[in-house]
Amino acid sequence: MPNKKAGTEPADNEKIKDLSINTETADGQFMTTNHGVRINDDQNSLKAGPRGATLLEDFIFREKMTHFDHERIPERIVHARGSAAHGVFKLFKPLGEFTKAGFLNDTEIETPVFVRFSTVAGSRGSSDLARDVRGFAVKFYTQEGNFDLVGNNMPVFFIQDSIKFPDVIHAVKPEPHNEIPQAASAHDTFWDFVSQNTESTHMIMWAMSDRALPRSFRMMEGFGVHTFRLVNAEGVACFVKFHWKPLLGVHSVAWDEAQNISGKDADFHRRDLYDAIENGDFPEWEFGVQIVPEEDEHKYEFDLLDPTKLIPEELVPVMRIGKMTLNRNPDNFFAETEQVAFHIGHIVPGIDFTNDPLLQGRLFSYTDTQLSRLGGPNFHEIPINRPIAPVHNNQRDGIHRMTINKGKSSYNPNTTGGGCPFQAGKMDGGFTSYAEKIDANKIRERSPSFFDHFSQATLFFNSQSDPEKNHMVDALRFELGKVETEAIRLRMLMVLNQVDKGLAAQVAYGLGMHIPETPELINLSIPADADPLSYQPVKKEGSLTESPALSMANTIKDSIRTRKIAILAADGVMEAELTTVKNSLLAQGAMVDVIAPRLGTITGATSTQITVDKSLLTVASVLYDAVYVPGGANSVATLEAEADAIHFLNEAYKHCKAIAATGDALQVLEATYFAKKLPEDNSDATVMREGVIIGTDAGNVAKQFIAAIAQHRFWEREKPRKIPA
Ligand code: HDE
Repeated sequence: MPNKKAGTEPADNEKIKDLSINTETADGQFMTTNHGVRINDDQNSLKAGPRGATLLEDFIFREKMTHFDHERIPERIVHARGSAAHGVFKLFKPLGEFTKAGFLNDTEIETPVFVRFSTVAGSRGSSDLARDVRGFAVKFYTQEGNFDLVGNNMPVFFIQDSIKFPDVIHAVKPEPHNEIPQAASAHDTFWDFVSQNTESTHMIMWAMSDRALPRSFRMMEGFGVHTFRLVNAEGVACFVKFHWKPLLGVHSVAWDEAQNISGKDADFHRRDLYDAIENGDFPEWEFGVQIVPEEDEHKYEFDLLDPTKLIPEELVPVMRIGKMTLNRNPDNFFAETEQVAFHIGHIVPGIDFTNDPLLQGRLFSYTDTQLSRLGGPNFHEIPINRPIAPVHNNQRDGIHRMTINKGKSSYNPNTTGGGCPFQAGKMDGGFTSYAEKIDANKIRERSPSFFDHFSQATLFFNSQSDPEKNHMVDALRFELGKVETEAIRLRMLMVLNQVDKGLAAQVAYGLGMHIPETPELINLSIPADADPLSYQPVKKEGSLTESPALSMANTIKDSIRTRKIAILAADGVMEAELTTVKNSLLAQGAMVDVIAPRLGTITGATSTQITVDKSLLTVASVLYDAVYVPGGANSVATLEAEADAIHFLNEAYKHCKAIAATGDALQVLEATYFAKKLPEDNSDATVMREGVIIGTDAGNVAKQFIAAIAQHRFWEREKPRKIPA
């Protein structure tokens, strides 16, 4: 089935629909058993008399219960907690110079995609807001077969060789003797591993940064991590790194906020994605590539095959070539989000692998894990996994086989089936592996070009803004503060000391420890007999001390679209102020909730009835991006005396969010902890200081409030003006 052309309805993987039943429109259908027998009563089991024992004969009961007993399948060994959406990918810049992949050449095609976001360490039911890497897995249903880009929201990884994956995952998962802690790296075993595996250091910098606490899946970057290959129609190859750039910018929440959200709404990211799509605010990312010609393979001071290294965008710019839009929520979580099977080995002609040893091991693991998770070798037949490209081969049978292959030939070569299916020659789009020249000895060794474990960790740290650096210090103090074994903390301080002495000193201070004397360079995960000089980075031309692209402070901050804004109000609120600000926010695409002490409606100062969206009891400031309090004597008096309202404002201030008040609502702000930090000027003019906006003209306040929300957070007030909340 061809991909749909642009301008028609967004294309689906239509085969997904083959087996679907819409329970909402299946009007008039009788309930049946799985074998089609109509059921007359599924609420009472068959008994020997109304008060008698249940009869084994009750096939209706047994079928219902047996199915229920087997409803769960094993959760993913990693990335168990996930949320997904359907969408489309549209190319705007053909890439024919570098690849022959059809979907990267034809700007007319809309390629359907299915994207699953996830955390890594937690179980299926764990909180979305864990400090963790986020999975960013995209399945492109291209005309030439499925291409899965199984990436993360961080561009590097903890290990260089996939044989270490079970170790790093065992270390980060809950400790095996007591299954504690859930979805958290802040425990002994993780830091024990990391502190002896210095190749993790760069990734640790990312994991301790705000990137590990996204505000939304819609506001995360995505990375293919490994260096892949592109191959053009002439067979010429180049190296490539894949990127996703969110059009809403890259934004995060504060750690204290993340922990609170985990309690208030553990589904925060899942809900955010679902709601945005239901509201028609379709999340969008541009797809980017960094291209490195083959001849430049050894140009950089890091090895392109080393997955603990990124290519700074200042050295090789990201070329944006297309856009992905997520426009449809799954109909059924299990059938789609749970049963989707990604695989880094799902590639199409024009894309190929490199010898990155992390990538190579993944090629084995993904099929292997689906065999036990999805129960057999036919998981490609599950609707969500089916390609839109036709499938013809001689693979047969096995558990859960759906296809009914007709005819007697299931082998190649055959004449009984007319020789079908034929192998596709190069001209027919048959996949041919890139003919890389290999001449080597079989060895279990790491290339010395992988031995520099610290330069890019330092580059990342140096590239952060001051608030981002402060957050990293706090994150490390938190995580290592939870580590019970002192020797592990000490070892980590030695590692951090090699990244940045100031960072290590600040972390040490928070832990009440001293950094041990160490040699200039220690590298605990290279072979003991390696030449120390071999892991000193060879400085090359163009080497950077900072990469501005790595700081979220430099992200896009031009829109409040889909931001969630709280308006705190009670009976007696000034409707004109509330409506002016609310309408201005809505006009900019924000989502606004009127929050009052109780649900139902409130009566405004001029007797208008205003619908309350949420009661103070059911929400919290951590679920919103900003808060506004309109004036009105009675409303102000109620809120001033309402502890939950004051807590709401204090927390919003503590988490550096934009806060606005009009007219006499200043009084409510005065009941907060941050009152004394407010601007003194209480004239008619609208005053904005560090994201707090106060004024009498609601129109002016709205304008400044919108500008402030677009800034996301006012981190600069965090340290000097810390308040309890
Ligand atoms: Fe995965 N990874 N991984 N991984 N990974 C899985 O596959 C694995 C790695 C990533 O939403 C598993 O179907 C090995 C890097 C995502 O369904 C498993 C290694 C990156 C997802 C597996 C890695 C990823 C997975 C578990 C080291 C970023 C979720 C369930 C060589 C580039 C996909 C499954 C989804 C899932 C193995 C490293 C991304 C066990 C052995 C690096 C986004 O097969």
